[in-house]
Amino acid sequence: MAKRILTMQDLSCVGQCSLTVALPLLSAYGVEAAVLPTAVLSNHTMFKSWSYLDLTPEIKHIYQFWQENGFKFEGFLLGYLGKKELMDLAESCFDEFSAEGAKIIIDPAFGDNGKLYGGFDGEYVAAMRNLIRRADVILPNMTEVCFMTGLEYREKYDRAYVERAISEMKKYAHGTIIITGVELEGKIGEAIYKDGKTEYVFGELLPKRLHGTGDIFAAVFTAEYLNGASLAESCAEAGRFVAECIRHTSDGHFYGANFEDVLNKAQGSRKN
Ligand code: PXL
Repeated sequence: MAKRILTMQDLSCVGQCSLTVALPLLSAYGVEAAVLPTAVLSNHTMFKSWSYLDLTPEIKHIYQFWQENGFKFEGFLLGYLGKKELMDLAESCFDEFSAEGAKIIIDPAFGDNGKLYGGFDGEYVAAMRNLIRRADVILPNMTEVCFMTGLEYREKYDRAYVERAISEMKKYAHGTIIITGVELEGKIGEAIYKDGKTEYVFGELLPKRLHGTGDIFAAVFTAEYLNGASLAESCAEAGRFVAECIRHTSDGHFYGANFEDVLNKAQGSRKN
């Protein structure tokens, strides 16, 4: 039986990210996803303007019915939450709906390239820094590490800087720390910190940036990890898949990466 997990993130109607990425990928990688949509946006916030319907009141309502129905999940994947109040609700969900041994995976999803996404501030960052103490695995990028720890953001850095980022992050995270999108020595990959040891997984650094690749990474990583792959194997597969998506995307930076063709190709090769 496929593992049933709960993913909590927004539904952006245009621009592939969050739920529109997580749902197809979790399914394709063999995980059943229940959803808690945090907000409905006309499009994600990298476009010029956007509408935002906060679903917090409805989540409280949904929560009651889930309690009545006794639902339990074998894992949680949290991405873009949008509102500080949702962090408390997320914690209640962990307390109420965790099956035994459920894993909590949190992608802080509030910034990139040294900047916060639109609509976020220091208070949101502080609330996320508090929430990640509950995670078994966190998946911040370097921007998010810097905002959460106060480390100065750098475009170029070396291994010593990454090690410093990890030791700063350790003050707030009690589980595994995976810093994503680490660029070192002409490659891109992850720094994985667990039980006093750091290991690196690297792949090819492609000369193109696309929006939403962090969400693709988080979904594939989560499915692989919950299905029994090691942390390093899960990062390697998620990184390989992201790179493949970037290779298959010819335009449309803000529309996200073309994962559909990559999934379709994989499906085709299974059929033959
Ligand atoms: O991919 C991260 C993300 C998710 N959801 C929304 C966003 C962004 C990044 O900008 O705006 C609504």
